[in-house]
Amino acid sequence: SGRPWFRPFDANTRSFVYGLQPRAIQGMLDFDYSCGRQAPSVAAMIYPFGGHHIQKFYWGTKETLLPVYTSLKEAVSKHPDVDVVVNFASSRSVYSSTLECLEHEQIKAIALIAEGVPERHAREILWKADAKGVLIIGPATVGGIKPGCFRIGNSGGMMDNIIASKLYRPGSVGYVSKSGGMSNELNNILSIVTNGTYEGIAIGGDRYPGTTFIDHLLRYEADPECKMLVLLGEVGGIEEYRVIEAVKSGKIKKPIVAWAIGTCAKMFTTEVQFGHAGSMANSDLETADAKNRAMRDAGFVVPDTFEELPRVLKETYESLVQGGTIVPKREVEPPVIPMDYKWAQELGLIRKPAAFISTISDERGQELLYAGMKISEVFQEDIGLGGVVALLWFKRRLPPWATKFVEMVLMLTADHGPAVSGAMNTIVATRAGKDLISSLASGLLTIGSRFGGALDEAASMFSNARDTGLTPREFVDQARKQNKLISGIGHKIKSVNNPDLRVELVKEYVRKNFPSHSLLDYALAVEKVTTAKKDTLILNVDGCIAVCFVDLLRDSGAFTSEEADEYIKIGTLNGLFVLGRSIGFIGHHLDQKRLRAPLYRHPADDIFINMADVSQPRVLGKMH
Ligand code: Q5B
Repeated sequence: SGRPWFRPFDANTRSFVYGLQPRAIQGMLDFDYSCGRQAPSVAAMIYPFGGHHIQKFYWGTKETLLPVYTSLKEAVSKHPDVDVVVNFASSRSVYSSTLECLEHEQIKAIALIAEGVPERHAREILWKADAKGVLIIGPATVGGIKPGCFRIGNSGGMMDNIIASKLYRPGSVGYVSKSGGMSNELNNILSIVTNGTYEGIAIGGDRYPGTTFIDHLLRYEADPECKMLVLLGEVGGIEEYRVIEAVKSGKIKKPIVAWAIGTCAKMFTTEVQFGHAGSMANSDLETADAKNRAMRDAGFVVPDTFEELPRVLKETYESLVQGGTIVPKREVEPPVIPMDYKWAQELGLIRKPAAFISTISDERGQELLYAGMKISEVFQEDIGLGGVVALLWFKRRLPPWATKFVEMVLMLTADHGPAVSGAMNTIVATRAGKDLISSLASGLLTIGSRFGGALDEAASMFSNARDTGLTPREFVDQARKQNKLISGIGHKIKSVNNPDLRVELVKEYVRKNFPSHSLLDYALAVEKVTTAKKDTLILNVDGCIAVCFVDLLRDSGAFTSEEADEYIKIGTLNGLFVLGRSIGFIGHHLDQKRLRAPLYRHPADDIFINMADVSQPRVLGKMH
């Protein structure tokens, strides 16, 4: 990479992110953009599942694509400039994936984010990485940040925090802490009382972190750009003593401000285990107080309390400025990072007109709602399929006699044998090898003014006739005069002598349960007129259901008369036949599939073919 050993990250660092972490990657890219980097710090993602693909991210106001490789080997071969891996693999797979990273010479630093990595695995990784000279940060950490250069995963928090703490440009203070949360706090303090963070690493709270305080502080000591060191230690472990040794032996000469967190442990009468796995004192040496005392004795700048830390940081920084070691640079304004749309919306900063309006169902909350009714209540109250249709079609609860009627209609219209147009089409399509949806659609597409789809027109014709005061005979005569068939009248095989028992069942139910059935009565009077002419001109199943539904809409008390008329006008009633008969068409499709029915070809002798003779050109007029 050409970088000195003490500077694993700079403004040209490129990394792989192991795992699908689009939010973290977007955060890294936003950081890069705010730093004025020329290229994103993430070159690619590695995710062993789901195949090689591409993911889209924002680069400032524009968008950019990042590849997702299924193997590190492929990623490495395609991106020789990458030398850092941010490994988001879980505690279960972090071991194997990190060992794989260590097999590739070009990888020089790996951050391990996973918590709960077995200590045996952590130690083995550490040992192998050490042998290969690879820097390990973590496990159990957000990683760290190199202002103006590189951000490991989610380190530094949200973008507004990054900007507020001026992490888009380097300062002069290098710190090392255990916790990511405390790192954020330090970034904030340093941005206020000094010229800011030069580099900050959170080594993680486990007992065996890949690298410890001393590893990073020695890097900062060697890096001429880093002028002042900060160590934020804590109760538990003895890693602070290694830093004390380095200061005492002169390996660390730069001013070092330090504090060990956990001084309150002495207020408890029993041993205290703080949030980190390693934050418990196993001996007096490991207490925060002992560490603070030892660090102070060795010449570290150690405040009396944590609250005093900003003050001593300020004093140390200012003395370096006065001595000319630090020359503060002029502040530069970072480019504005557009706020994420979703976040801005959540904060109520923006609004956008919706392209669609929907008023019947909502799946966004914890529980699915049908017209405002929770799906659990749909079952608690046992409103049945009729009740669900009422909610989703009419956006209201209907009385039980009405929802039962809806269910009756769906059951009655579910099928009428294989010979009807729709079932035939379904069967022929199935036998041509089509799938369920295609075969069903093929059947449904036959539903129309002649077959099954006469309900809306029947509802409108009968109610108009009755509303305009036509007697049944006048209605029939008028239709004849206009050369119009009455929708809902007539059947191919059913007749007065061969009555359609489905129609009888509907009539019986409606007479018994509906508060009024005046349009049904009117339609039956029309039937008397038409069947006197021809006995197949009965009130058919479409017609009977249609007029009864008009009675329901108009007299249930659940609809205004305008609503009732609108439902007829917008084509609601054919929906009943479509919904019911879909059950039958699906049944026919499955039936044919089960039967392994072969491709159907209609017998030629059943088709009368009559063609004009076109063997001679037709002479339309004389040519001159
Ligand atoms: N005439 C249904 O025709 C059918 C007349 C009429 C006045 C009428 C025909 C029709 C209106 C549409 C309708 C729903 C095509 C039917 C359904 C579901 C199903 C199906 C199943 C299932 C039957 C003979 C003579 C002629 C005509 C006159 C006929 N209809 N006059 N108003 N509506 N109805 N469709 O039998 O003087 O001799 O020339 O279009 O309501 O689809 O099971 O099969 O569950 O799947 O072929 O039940 O009625 O009669 O056309 O030979 O006419 O009666 O003008 O008079 P047909 P045609 P003329 S239920």
